[in-house]
Amino acid sequence: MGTIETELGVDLSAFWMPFSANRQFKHAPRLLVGAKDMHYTAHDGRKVLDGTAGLWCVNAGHGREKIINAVKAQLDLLDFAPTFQMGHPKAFEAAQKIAALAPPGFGHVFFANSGSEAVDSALKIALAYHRARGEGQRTVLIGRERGYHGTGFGGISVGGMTNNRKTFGNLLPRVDHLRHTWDIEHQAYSRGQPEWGAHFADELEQRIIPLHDASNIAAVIVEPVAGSTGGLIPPKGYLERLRAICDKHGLLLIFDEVITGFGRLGKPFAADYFGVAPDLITFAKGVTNGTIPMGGVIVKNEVYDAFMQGAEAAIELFHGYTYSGHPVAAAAASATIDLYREEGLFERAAAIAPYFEEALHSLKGLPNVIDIRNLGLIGVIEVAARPGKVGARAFDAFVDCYANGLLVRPAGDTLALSPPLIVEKHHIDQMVGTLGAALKRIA
Ligand code: PXG
Repeated sequence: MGTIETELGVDLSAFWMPFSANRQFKHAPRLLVGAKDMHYTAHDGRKVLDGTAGLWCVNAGHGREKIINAVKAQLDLLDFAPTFQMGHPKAFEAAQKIAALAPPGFGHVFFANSGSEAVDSALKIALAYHRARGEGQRTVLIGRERGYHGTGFGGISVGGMTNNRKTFGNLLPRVDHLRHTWDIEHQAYSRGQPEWGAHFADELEQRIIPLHDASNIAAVIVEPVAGSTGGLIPPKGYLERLRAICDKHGLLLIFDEVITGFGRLGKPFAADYFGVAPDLITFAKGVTNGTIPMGGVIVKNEVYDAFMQGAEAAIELFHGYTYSGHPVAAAAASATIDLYREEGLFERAAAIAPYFEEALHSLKGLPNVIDIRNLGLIGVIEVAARPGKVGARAFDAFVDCYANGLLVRPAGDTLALSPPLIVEKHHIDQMVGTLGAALKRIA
């Protein structure tokens, strides 16, 4: 492919874009060149309302000065320092603030640089935890259909998105999957958590545990709300039941909160929202408001303590990344968490969620809409697939919305809205108006 010049004079050919139709994009690029609060600026100067908080990460809105200043100050002071057998204050400060925000009893934070690394770290911590306790035979990992846990080999193994798995040959052995929790017949147009479907959790005890034997299973990993697959909201009682079964059989429960963490549901974590405490919580995205890559695992005290045995000079976990607790990311995280608290953004999200729900459900009855789901500031419209062209209808709606000043996120034949938590009612009105018009136009 030759060079592809845009009006901006940028050559698009070299960047192999992730999860993208590269050739289609490069022939009709959508470039974002600036952002402030609720809006992006497109390369043609148009303002585009950010209906997706970037990729579910810019929870406090764009260009927040407190975070920018913290990052600048950190770069001036200390650009990099190792955290292997060394340390620097910001990593400890950020970990402390994250632990303070986490549910009671989650006192420890392991840092990575993305959600994918967070997931692989959590799976490894789960395996190492059992081994440290003399149960090293517990190596089976249980994920769920339609789960998204990033793109590392661990994450795609426990994940359940077919396209993310089918190309990549041997995944981790000894993995099994629960079925997903969506059922259009019993759940369509549920507002918030569906009433029906808690029994899907029973499969863990009725099929999976008898098949592998509990003594071999290390952990169950789920997204409390499955985000990337199109916002699958857990039925009432489902997560509680998973927790009870894991407890009964000694399995660790991992909540992948890369999307649900940091206020998306109007609470710090989904664990708080649902009142169900897992053993490990993965996070990324909102921890730095999307400014600097960072992810990690918040670890329950009992799990951490199991590692802190034996000789004091022994390294307890042979795992980590050059950039675990990177000073600039840690500074961004610390400032971000302060900002969330100062502005009461999680409470704000909770307060505006009912308006968001009402607005979304007003789209019922538009052409091809077959379901609408929502929880907190996650909203998803499901459209019927065009015959033989899965995803085409939602993609066309996404392109139409973008042309009309709104960023939504297509995934299969769903369109997701996950605005920054600073969203106001008039933004929600604009989102729903633009999306509704797009659905009519592209029908
Ligand atoms: N776990 C969950 C639950 C996620 O949603 C990851 C892990 C991986 O994070 P990283 O930082 O490695 O990408 C994610 C990422 C979308 C979309 O549009 C969602 C994600 C990423 C990109 C797009 O739904 N989630």
